Amino acid sequence: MKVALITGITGQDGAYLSEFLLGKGYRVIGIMRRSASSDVIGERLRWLGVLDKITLVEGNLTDLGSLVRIVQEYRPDEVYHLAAQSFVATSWQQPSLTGLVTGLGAVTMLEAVRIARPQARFYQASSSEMFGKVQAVPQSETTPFYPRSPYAAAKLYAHWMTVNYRESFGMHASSGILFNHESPLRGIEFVTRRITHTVARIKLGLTDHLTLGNMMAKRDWGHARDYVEAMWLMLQQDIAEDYVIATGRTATVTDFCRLVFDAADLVMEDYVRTDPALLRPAEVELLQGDAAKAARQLGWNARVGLEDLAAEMLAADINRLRG
Ligand code: NAP
Ligand code: G4F
Repeated sequence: MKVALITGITGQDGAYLSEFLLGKGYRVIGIMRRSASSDVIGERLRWLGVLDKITLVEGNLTDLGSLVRIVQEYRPDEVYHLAAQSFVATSWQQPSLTGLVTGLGAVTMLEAVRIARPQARFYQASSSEMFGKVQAVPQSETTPFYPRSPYAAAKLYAHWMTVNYRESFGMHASSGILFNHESPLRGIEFVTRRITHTVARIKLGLTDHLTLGNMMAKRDWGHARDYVEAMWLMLQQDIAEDYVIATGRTATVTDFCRLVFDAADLVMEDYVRTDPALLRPAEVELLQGDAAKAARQLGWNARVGLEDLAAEMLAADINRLRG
């Protein structure tokens, strides 16, 4: 039985990746940080019905010793490094923490693997945010980076350190440059979930408006369940490389919002307000990925379209609120 170690297992992608790897017959070990709310921290894993099928161990990205001991004890074949301070807006409020966890944390995990299990295959959760003020449309593996937030700068450091460990130490280390991916398990602070959760509340008579920031920003949104499969495919290749993972379709926040209101049979203009307080100090205006390399080398293509994604997220939020 292959052993997979996942950092960030309590997050959106960690939950879907656990479900996917269990389906492939892996033993799944997940690192979670110590929390006073440990009873609710496994909520996403419980929602997918996988919480009692995995092993959770305590560790923190800021603590090399804990990571080394976990890698030594469980001897993973594959390490999926997903943990991060992942909310872009927060990265301007907590830039040092974001650098420490999202940037240096990846190096700490790479070090733990290099010390305790250098033959393990390593996945780094890189991000389309690294393209920032985009230098080409669409963005592929060869597009120059231009980070626009402390989060993106931290991810870029982690990205290049992954490349460096591959080239310096011969580690099988790959970076997946994933564009935005969403699901019913998306954190409530991200725009898609803010929209579906609030529209569900409007539908059920619990509120009468939705306040957003920059509605003109464009994103390439896919479904998290599709994207975790791409992570696994990268680690099954003989040679480690970096891949863009995206749908190739871009849409504005307004477009996504309209899809959700339409799915709820409500008129968007009757409910949406904007608030300049929600604008970011620097914005990523347009993301659109070119995942041709992943299609060619991994045989990967996005399956879920934006309409189905919006409808699934809305339905899940309505169900949760009802019950
Ligand atoms: P998420 O839901 O925010 O999950 C982040 C995870 O990191 C959580 O399990 C969190 O634990 C954990 N974590 C944070 N700080 C930690 C620390 N100091 N030590 C140990 N664990 C810590 O993120 P996601 O959407 O699943 O994304 C997974 C990864 O992909 C992230 O690195 C993100 O930056 C990257 N990414 C995401 C997208 C996307 O669209 N979703 C796109 C590109 C890249 P708690 O549960 O305790 O908070
Ligand atoms: O949903 P968002 O917060 O996601 P963002 O900033 O694109 O980052 C996500 O995707 C990245 C991949 O590209 C990941 F690396 C990262 O970890 C995260 O998962 O914001 C999307 C867009 C932004 O342009 C934002 O300004 O929506 C705009 N927006 C407009 N109103 C809003 C809101 N974003 C949020 N969170 N809340 C709003 O009310």
